Amino acid sequence: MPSTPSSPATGARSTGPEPLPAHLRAAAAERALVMGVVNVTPDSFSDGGRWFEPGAAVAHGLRLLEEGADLLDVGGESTRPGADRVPVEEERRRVLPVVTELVRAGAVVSVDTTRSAVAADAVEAGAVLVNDVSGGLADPRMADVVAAAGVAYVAMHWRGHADVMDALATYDDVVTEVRDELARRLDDLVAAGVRPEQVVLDPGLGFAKRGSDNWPLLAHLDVLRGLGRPVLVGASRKRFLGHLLAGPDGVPAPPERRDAATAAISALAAAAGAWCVRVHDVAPTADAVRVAAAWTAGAHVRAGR
Ligand code: PMM
Repeated sequence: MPSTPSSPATGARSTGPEPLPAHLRAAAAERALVMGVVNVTPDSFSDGGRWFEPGAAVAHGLRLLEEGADLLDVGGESTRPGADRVPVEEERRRVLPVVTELVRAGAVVSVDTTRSAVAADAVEAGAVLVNDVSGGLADPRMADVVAAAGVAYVAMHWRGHADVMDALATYDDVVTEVRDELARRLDDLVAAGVRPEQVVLDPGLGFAKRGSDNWPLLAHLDVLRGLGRPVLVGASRKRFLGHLLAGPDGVPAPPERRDAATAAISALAAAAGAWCVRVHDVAPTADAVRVAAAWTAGAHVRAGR
């Protein structure tokens, strides 16, 4: 299948990064893909501790596949604001058995890590995508590992680790600055030997973003798609949704009350041409991306009149 970059001008869908399996790229030509989150952490903001045992994490991943996940994102380090770093050996211990088992079960697996050593081991265990929330900034060796392995790579917009990121959320024009910083990441990755066809870009919702910064980024996904690479959106259960859905007392809605809003964003992001949406609650988003695809196809029917 030829490589099809995002085409914001024509509205054509991106089939996604070239190294991914053909069945996934074929699905991506029709609709946004659904990435199910498997956090093997005791402390993620959204589902911390629920799938911390490897067996529970694998069972959870298999359930997400049944619900319609196209790929599974396995992570062993929480990125919730203020979180401390996990030692590399501990991250390995959490992630690798789960990647191995899910690959053995036939899943397409992504590893959510900022560390090149963990990425390399996960790829060795069968992961086909490295999801790096730092876009290569946290570990100078990441680009080399991704270039050598030739795997797909998500470069997310990032300004610093979880303990400092809230203080780094300062923008005059968030959409332009995030686009320009991602463009620089892409240039640096390519200079380090990563092929552009491997790369997916991600605005990094909630990462060094104030609540109000996330909405313009979502509403201008076309600007990020203008960089010519597929775009991944990770809005699932994030703080800005808690604030949006706060009750009359102003108390933010808790993470488990944010899934309907997440699915609404999935539909809107998919209709705006997102390549993939990363979510915890897969079933509603699996429906949402199909609604978006049918809606978009409906628009083409009358466009020919
Ligand atoms: N968000 C989280 C973790 N990993 N990866 C990408 N590419 N994009 C995101 O927005 C993203 C991510 C934080 O959510 P979690 O702790 O619930 O997994």
